[in-house]
Amino acid sequence: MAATLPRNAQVAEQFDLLADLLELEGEEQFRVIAYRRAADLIRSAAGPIARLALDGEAKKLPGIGKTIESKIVQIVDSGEIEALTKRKARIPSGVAEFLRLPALGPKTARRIWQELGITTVADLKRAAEAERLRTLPGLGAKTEERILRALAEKPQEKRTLLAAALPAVQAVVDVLREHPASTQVSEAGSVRRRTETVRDLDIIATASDPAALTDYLTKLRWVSEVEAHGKTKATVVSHDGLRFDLRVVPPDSYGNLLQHFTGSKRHNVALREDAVRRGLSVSEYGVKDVESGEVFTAVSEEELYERLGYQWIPPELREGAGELEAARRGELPKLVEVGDLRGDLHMHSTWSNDGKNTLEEMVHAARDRGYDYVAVTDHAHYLREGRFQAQWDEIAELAPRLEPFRILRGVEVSIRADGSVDMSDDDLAGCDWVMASLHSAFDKSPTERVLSAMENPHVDCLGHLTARKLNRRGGADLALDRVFEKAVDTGTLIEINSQPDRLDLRDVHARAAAEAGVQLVISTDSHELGALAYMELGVAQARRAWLTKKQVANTRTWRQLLKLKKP
Ligand code: DGT
Ligand code: CA
Ligand code: CA
Ligand code: ZN
Repeated sequence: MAATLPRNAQVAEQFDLLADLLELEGEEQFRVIAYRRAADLIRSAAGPIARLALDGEAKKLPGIGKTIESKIVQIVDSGEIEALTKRKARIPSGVAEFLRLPALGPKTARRIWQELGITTVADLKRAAEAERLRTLPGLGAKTEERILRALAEKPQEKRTLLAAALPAVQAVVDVLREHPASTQVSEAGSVRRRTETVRDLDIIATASDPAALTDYLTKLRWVSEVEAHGKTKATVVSHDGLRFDLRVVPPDSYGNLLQHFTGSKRHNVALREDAVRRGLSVSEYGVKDVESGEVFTAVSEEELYERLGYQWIPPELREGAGELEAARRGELPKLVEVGDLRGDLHMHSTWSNDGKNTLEEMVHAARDRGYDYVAVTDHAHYLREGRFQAQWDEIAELAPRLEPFRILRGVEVSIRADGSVDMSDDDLAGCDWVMASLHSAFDKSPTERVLSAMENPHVDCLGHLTARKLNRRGGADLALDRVFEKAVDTGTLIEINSQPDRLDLRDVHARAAAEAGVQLVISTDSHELGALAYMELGVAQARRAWLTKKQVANTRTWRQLLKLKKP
C-alpha cells in the first residue's frame, strides 16, 4: 500500500546523508556529487520514487542508475540504505552534524574527529572555547570563532526550496481551479512572495460549495497525509513532503483575505498600524472605519490597497522593508521581469565535467528561449592543455550559423586562496566575458580575495558571491559594503545566481548592492538544459531586491552592455 512506502523526501534525505558520510570518509568527489544529485532528483520527482524503484522504473529517470535504484529498494525493504547503515556504524552521528556548520568543510571535520577525537557538537564547542582546535595545523582562531558563532545561532529547520514549491503550488492551484465548486483560486503566503524557501504552501479560494473543494483536496491521489480537514480549511502533505494549506473564503472579501494570507506578517502588522493611525481597523475580513463602524470589503487586492491609500504592492515587496511608505507616495519601482532579459551570462556545457549537455545543445536552448546572446562559461580548470582553444574553435564554427544570435566566449575562473584566478591573463584577454567565483576555502580571507579578483582587469563579473548553499551551508563571511564599493570603483558586475539552492546574492544583499550603485547580472549557472528556466527564480530574487530593469545589466543588448562593463 502506498501509505507504507517511504516518501520521496525521506528517501532523498538518506542519499544526502550518505553523501555527507562519504565525503567525511574522503570518498571521491564524483561519487558524493552523484548521490547529492540523486537526492535532488528524488526530491523533485513527480511520482513516488519508492514505487518506481520497486517496479524497476526508477532507473529510467535521468540521473538515477541501477545502483541508486537498488539502494531505494533497500530503503523499502529494510528502512535504510545498507551503505548508510555501515557508515553510520563507523562515523559518529555528531561528526556528520559538523558539516552543517558553514565554517567546516569535510576535510577539516574529518581531522577534528580523527586527530582530536572530537565526536559531538558539544565537544566541538568546548574545544573551540578552550582554543584547542588551533592545535591542528591550518586551523586558527578565526575558524574557532566562526564555529562558535555558528553554534550560537539556533539551528534552522529545513525549508522547501522555491524551485520545488513554485511548480507544486501552481499545479495544485490549477487542479483546484478546474473543480466545478471553485470560483477563484490563488497561491498566497511566502510562495506568492517568492521567498527563497518556504515552510508551507498557502492557497486561498472562493467556492460555491467550500466543503466540496476542501474534500476534493484531501482526496487527491498524491496526498499522503491529511493533517487537518474542515469545511473551509484543509492541510495536506504530499508524498514528497510538501505541506499545503487551503482556505476557502467568501467571495466578497476575497481581496482582504488574499492580502492577509499573502503576508508577510511584518508587512501586515505595519499595514495595520498605519491604518490605525488613520482611524481604520484592518482584519482579514474587512476594513472598518472606527468612527462610523462601517466595514469595507474588497473583492480584489487592488481595491483594498487603493482604499487604504496605497499603490498596489507586488507580493515580492511585501516584507515590511519600506514598501508601504513608497506605495503611499506612489514611488514603488517598476520591477524587472523575466521578459526583460536578453541573455544568460553564466552557463556550462560538457566542456565542464559536471555539465550535462553539449555546448551546441546549451546554446541552441538559450537561443530558443528568445535571448539575443549567451555566454559559455565553463570552468577554467577543465579547459587546460589546448581544450580552451578547442572550445573556441567549436564556438567559431557554430556561431555563424546562429547569427544574429551571439555566442560569447566566456569562462568561469575560481578565485584562489591568494586572490589570483586560475587562468592566465593571455587567455582571459581573449574572452568576451569572465566570471570569477569562490569555489573553496571560503573561510580563508574571502573579502580580500574577492577584492583582489575585482582588481583583475579581465574579471567582468563575480559569480555566486557568498557561495552559500541553502539548507547546507551559510555564505562566506564577506564585508559586503567593501565588496560593493570596489565593484563600483572597478566596474565589476555582480551576479544574482539563479540556482535553486544558491540564489546568491540574496534579496537584501542584492538590494544593498544596487543601492550602492552596483550593476547586477541575473544568470542561471546552468549545467543542463532544464536549468535555463531557473532564470525565473533569479528574477524573483531580483524583484524581492526591488531591482528595476535598468539595474540589471543583461536586460541590455550586448552592445550596450559592452559600454557598461570593463573594457
Ligand atoms: P512560511 O510558511 O514560513 O514560508 O511563511 P508564510 O508567510 O507563508 O507564513 P504562514 O504560512 O505562517 O502564513 C501565511 C500568511 O498568513 C502570512 O504571510 C501572513 C498571514 N499570517 C499568518 N499568521 C499571522 C499573524 O499572526 N498575524 C498576521 N497579521 N498575519 C498572519
Ligand atoms: Ca506558508
Ligand atoms: Ca500556512
Ligand atoms: Zn558556474
